[in-house]
Amino acid sequence: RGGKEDSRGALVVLEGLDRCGKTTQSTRLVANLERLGHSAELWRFPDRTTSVGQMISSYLSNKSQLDDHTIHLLFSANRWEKRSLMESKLKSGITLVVDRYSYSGVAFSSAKGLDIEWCKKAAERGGYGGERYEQLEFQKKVGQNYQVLRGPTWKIIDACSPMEDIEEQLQNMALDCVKTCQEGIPLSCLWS
Ligand code: Z5A
Repeated sequence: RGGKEDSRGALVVLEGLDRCGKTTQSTRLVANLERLGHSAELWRFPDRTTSVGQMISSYLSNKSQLDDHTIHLLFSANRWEKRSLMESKLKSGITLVVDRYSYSGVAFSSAKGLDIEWCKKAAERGGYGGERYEQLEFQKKVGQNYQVLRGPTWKIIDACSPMEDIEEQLQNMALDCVKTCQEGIPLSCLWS
């Protein structure tokens, strides 16, 4: 396969522990891609602007209590709300740089004790529609879960490096990915 008819934007997902620099780097990456002439947009999850996102935001800031399965499914619903828009943007050639996505959904919920396979299945499921997780022991469990979820398309960056070094590494990785997608690689799910 390949060729202009299959050309699409790349989906670049930034995952990592709390405060590791995802927002800093995703903002810089979008600016750099645009500067180099690529169409790119910055997205982030949870998207707190939707009604589901507001329920999530209220939970994260400890203003409401929810069952662990319920909040997991709300995070999932928050991504499903944007799924068709995501697909159409990628197909129209726009690269999306996404600050957290479904890997966060699984890594965080599973760190709370939910079964990781249930979380992966539920992350694919639609139709349901100082923050809570910022503790060291909890973040360690999240980190272990990222190792379990790590797949062939993942690239690891040391978040303790200077910001400029991370920015350059990330830009080179993203440009490779953008080029591959422009050459024609069909859209597929992150995990099946
Ligand atoms: N969550 C979930 O449970 N299920 C889901 O499905 C999803 C999410 C999607 C909210 O996410 C919570 O939702 C999150 C996971 C859970 N809970 N936690 N933890 P969020 O994205 O809204 O919040 P966050 O992950 O905590 O993001 P953050 O606070 O915005 O952190 P960040 O984006 O990784 O870092 P930053 O804001 O770019 O940088 C933090 C500081 O470090 C800042 O002062 C920077 O200037 C500094 N910084 C950045 N890079 C460097 C380097 N290289 N060196 C030194 N200092 C640096």
